[in-house]
Amino acid sequence: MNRRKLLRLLSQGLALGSFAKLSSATGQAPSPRSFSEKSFESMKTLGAPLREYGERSEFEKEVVRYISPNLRTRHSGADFTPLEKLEGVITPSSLHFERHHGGVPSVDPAEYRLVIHGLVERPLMFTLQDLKRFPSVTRTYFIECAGNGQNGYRNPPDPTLTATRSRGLMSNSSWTGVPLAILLKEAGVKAGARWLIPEGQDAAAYTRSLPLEKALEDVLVAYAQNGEALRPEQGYPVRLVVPGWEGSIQVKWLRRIEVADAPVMSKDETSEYTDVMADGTIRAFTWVMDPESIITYPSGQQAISRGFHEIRGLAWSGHGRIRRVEVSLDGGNSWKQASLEGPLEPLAAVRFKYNWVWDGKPTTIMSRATDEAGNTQPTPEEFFARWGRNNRYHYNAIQAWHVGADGKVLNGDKALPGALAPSRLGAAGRGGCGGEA
Ligand SMILES: Nc1nc2c(c(=O)[nH]1)N[C@H]1C(S)=C(S)[C@@H](COP(=O)(O)O)O[C@H]1N2
Ligand SMILES: [Mo]
Repeated sequence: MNRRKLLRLLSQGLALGSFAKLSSATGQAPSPRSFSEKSFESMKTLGAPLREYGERSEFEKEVVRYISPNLRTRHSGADFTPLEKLEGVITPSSLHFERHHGGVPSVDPAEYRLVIHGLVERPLMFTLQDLKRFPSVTRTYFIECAGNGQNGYRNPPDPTLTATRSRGLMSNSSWTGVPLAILLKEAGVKAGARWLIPEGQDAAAYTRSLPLEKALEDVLVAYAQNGEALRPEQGYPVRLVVPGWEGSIQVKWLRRIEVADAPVMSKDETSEYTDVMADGTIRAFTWVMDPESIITYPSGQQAISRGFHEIRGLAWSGHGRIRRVEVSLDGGNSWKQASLEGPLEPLAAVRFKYNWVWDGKPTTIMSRATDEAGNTQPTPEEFFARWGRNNRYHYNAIQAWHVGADGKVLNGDKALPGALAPSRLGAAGRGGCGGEA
């Protein structure tokens, strides 16, 4: 390392150091008693041996998905990624949220087949090996259930809400697969084809309608997640990844794609995943997920002390990259720009941060994201003005957290304009996609 670089690094380090000191960070003076007696044990005995497949630390076992105790069945329901217990942007595969309509099927990869048929020149059948021979793409994308944020429809807001229960039906992974466009080219799409009808190999025979245009743009037939085979819960051995669109269209355990001239209007896109508007009319096919953000630290049910805290959170949008995240530390009176941790990939979650010194006075903190298409997260008032209150999907309004004088963090949504308007969903919620009640 040359001298100039060393000096630059040192001055950056010193700047950080003096900053931490000013803001009363957490280190203490060391003493001979700093290490406990027990802490020497691991240096006196041999450690654990090699093992073929890794497990997390035995001390991290409480970091789990949230399964609502009110679920009527664990086979058709959802559980939530514990957002506030995770760092960075990649969701560990074992903690990716789950949403199934008929449980998780066991699909033997040796017997796996994908058939493409309908309005094509050459109907084709692929084995898993066949799919892996095609040129592959690896990209990071979020997947978010349309029911994410459903708690926002509740009135009054649930004070015990956590970040997990607020927005944990969103996970972010690195996906590897073959572009669907390549497979469609092999099959030769006929004139007049406008739609794809992908079907899953689960007990729900889960089926949706996907516009051909999107499929040709960026849809992946994915067989890997975060560097290894998909988890069974995520669709092993093969699922669709439809970047930026609602999770419900990203068919898992994919066995068949029919190329068609019209949508199929399956039970999975009529009885669910349609939006009930204010006047009672039904809006179908709301695919693109609007921008969202949530502060994960400090967030609901956590407690903080007076002094320095790095506010951390996640932001994502189905319209492209996140351009800006602002935070308010005074209940929405003023907004400050948070820093975004790159690389800023389109249609992927990003981590935002803001250095905050809490003076110990009760306050409400919140974040709002703006994407590169210029969409900004609404207040509940703005959201309900557009969507009404009959719906239970696509809630993307600002989430607020109230920090009490004792440092305890509670859902602060009642401080937001419009949060207390009458709601058909009531205080208890009505279950549904999120399985939350
Ligand atoms: N075959 C099949 N695909 C499916 C579903 C399903 O029940 N069966 N659920 C959908 C819904 S509603 C969502 S939100 C996503 C959830 O994906 P995940 O379980 O990997 O998080 O899968 C979608 N694909
Ligand atoms: Mo979903």
